Amino acid sequence: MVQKVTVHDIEREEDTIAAIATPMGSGGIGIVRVSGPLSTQLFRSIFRPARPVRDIQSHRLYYGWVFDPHTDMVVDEVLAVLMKAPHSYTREDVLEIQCHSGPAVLRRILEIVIAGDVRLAEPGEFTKRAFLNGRIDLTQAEAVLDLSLACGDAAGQMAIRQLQGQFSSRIHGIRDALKEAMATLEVAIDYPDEDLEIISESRLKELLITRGRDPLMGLIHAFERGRIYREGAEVLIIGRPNVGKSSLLNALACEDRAIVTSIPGTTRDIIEADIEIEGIVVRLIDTAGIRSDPDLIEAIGIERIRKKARCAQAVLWVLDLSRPLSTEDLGVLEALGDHIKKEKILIVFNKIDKVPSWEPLARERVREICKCLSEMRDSTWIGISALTGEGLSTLSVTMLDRLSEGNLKEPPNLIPNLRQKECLETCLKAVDRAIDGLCHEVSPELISIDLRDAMSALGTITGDDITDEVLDHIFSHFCLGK
Ligand SMILES: Nc1nc2c(ncn2[C@@H]2O[C@H](COP(=O)(O)OP(=O)(O)OP(=O)(O)O)[C@@H](O)[C@H]2O)c(=O)[nH]1
Ligand SMILES: [Mg+2]
Repeated sequence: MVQKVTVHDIEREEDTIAAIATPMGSGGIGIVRVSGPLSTQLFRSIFRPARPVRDIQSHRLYYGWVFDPHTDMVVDEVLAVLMKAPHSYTREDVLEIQCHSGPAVLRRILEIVIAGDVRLAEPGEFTKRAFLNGRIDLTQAEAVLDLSLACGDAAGQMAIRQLQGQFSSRIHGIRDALKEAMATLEVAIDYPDEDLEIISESRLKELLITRGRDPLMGLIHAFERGRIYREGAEVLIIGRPNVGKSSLLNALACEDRAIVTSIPGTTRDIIEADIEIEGIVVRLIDTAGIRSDPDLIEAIGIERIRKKARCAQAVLWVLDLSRPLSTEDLGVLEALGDHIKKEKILIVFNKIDKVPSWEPLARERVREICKCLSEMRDSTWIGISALTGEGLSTLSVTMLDRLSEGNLKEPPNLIPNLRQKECLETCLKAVDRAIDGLCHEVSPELISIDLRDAMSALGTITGDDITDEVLDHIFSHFCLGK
């Protein structure tokens, strides 16, 4: 059976932990981070300040050298800072050593740090301690993870809001309403002879509906609406050979990612490039041109495109407007068949620079397409020139609008992650049961059981009511040193 505990029951770790807190590789500086009671002692034993320090001041940066106390050899020139509990990231004594970022230096300093009773930190352990010591709640801890992974501006902004506690305060608002409803019900339980009317059934409904169900549904809806802000999106570029797919990828990515030549069949494999549009990370996927009679390599290529097509959130079907519509153009969609949902497709007429008046021609082309493929009747189409850049900004906006399902102008303020969304759904189910119970005059005792379930689900979001297993699972996704 899974042991349910409150955050206060989870055993605090008393030992001192250390890790390299910056990514390995070349960069300006590297940081070794230590947390726990031995931090001050370490400051004294492995750090030699340039000027003697009698009383170490908290939060003050000291310049000096790290040395190996066994050999007395200097390892690196560093800046060291001691942050005394509780005014630190973990609320424990924390020592941070800023050194040169070479992997050898960082590793050597870490070795010296953990030579005594200090042990290596597990992934996410610093943040886990910050949570267990009550400095942040679980939504804020998850925001730390999101911030360290966020590539797009939008995802970063969202994580910051969550880190500042906006998500938690929304949850607390719902919890307070449920608590008040519970208290009202308890009066009904304690005074069973009183009519629930007197204890204000309408007040109860208001609490459960306006301040419970509605904000819960809003947050759950935000998960669906805001997925691309959090996770980004994939956009597949398809078309027959030589229509300008790779040119389009290069133009949108503003770099020469894919080889472009006038020879049909230039691209043989899948080429990806990440771009950011309005703060959202979009992965563009260029593909090999699809021919009607593919050779062995092309057949393997088509199989790969099919796989990508199933996951992509949008598909740019590129056609060369300067050339008549061909069976090869139509064959592209045929080859991908059911792997592409037609509503994901955006028709992109490329090479508009080659035709004098492109819009009437494009309109005519759309009519031809619809004659052959009636399911494309409602498709959006757009004219561009990958060569001159004309139409590309309209394409970006149209693409993004499609990806965000029209929510681009008003992105959700807060977006729960999958774990949080599942807890919100559990909570909503329980609140709905309670509302239903209230409407059918079910006994207050039974309604309050539903409300207790609802509150417990909210506690799982903030971490007030959580299992050890869930905690371990969340923090295992963190990187070392976080
Ligand atoms: N005039 C004009 N030429 C273009 C445009 N876009 C691409 N081209 C040219 O069309 C040719 C084919 O371009 P690519 O981007 O390699 O086409 P592709 O669809 O990737 O071709 P494959 O990889 O062979 O399937 C090149 O000579 C490009 O310079 C455009 O908008 N206008
Ligand atoms: Mg190409």
